[in-house]
Parts: sequence; structure tokens; C-alpha cells
Amino acid sequence: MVHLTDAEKGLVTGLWGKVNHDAVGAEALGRLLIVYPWTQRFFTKFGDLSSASAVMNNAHVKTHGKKVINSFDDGMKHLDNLKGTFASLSELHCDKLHVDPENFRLLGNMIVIVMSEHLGKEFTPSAQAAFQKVVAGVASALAHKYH
Ligand code: HEG
Repeated sequence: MVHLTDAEKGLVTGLWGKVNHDAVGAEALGRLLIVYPWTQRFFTKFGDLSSASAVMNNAHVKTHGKKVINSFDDGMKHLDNLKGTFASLSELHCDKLHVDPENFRLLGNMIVIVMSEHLGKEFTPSAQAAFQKVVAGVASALAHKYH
């Protein structure tokens, strides 16, 4: 169970409001596919993922990254109820998509890295600490219905 103080919630939602969500989603998913290439096995229908630039320019990666980050944004609006917010998506990723939940943690770290890149010095160590709690909370909520 991840707990954020009111100060941490203010910090993360404030910084989240300053970044371009769609860009963060696309870049984070792209980095996941490049840094951990075995994650590409879930996205064979995306076409050319043969190099880092192919991945980062792939239109399907961009579209899917936006979809994922839209859903993540929903979590940002329900920080007190991540398990409820992601319950049905957890079932979908387990039962239909067969995504190993470790991948949620890997993607969470990519989201943090991309946030850091977009925010520069504003992404202070305290902000990172708070944000890491959020991505850990989302990952554990998405893993909650696994059996
Ligand atoms: Mg998942 C579909 C959200 C991580 C693999 N993911 C989806 C969908 C959403 C979503 C909203 C569309 C569901 C639908 O069509 O009803 N995904 C989501 C979140 C996160 C995440 C919020 C983590 C923050 N997903 C994730 C990871 C992988 C993955 C790490 C694999 C490495 N997702 C995956 C696949 C699909 C979705 C294979 C189906 C894609 C498709 O067929 O279009």
C-alpha cells in the first residue's frame, strides 16, 4: 500500500500539470521498448521496431503511449483509490493480455525518467520520491487482480 502525504500529492499533481501528457506517454513507452527489448513481444502488430529511432518514430507506439498515459492520468486524479481505478484494467492485462506485472514497474520507471527530462531542475529529489510512490502505487494496483 502506497501512502502519499498531502504535500506529496500537491507536489505530484502540480508537476503533472506542467508536462505534455501525450508526449510523456509516447516517450516512456518508446523507451520501455528500447531499453527492455523483450517487451516488444506484446506489440508485434506495431510494425517496425527494429532500431531506437524506428521505435521513437513509430505512430502505433505514439498512439498506444497516449492511451496508456490517459489511463495513468485517471490514476493521478484518484490517488486515494488506485486499486479501484485500475481493477478492470488489471483483469484485462492478466486474463486477456498476459502481461507480466513486472513490466508495470519498468514502465513506471520510464515515466519517471521522462518526467525528469521534461521538467529539468524542477524535478527535485523530493518530487522524484513522491512520483516514484505514484508509479509504484499504479503498478501494484495494476497487478492487484493477478492470479
Ligand atoms: Mg497496457 C492495452 C493501460 C502498462 C501492454 N493498456 C491497454 C489499454 C489501457 C492500458 C488503457 C487499452 C485497454 C482497452 O483496450 O480496453 N497499460 C495501461 C497502463 C499501464 C500499462 C495504465 C501502466 C501504467 N501495458 C502496460 C505494459 C505493457 C502493456 C507495461 C506491456 C509491456 N496494454 C498492453 C497491451 C495492450 C494494452 C499489449 C493491448 C494493446 C492492443 O491490442 O491494442
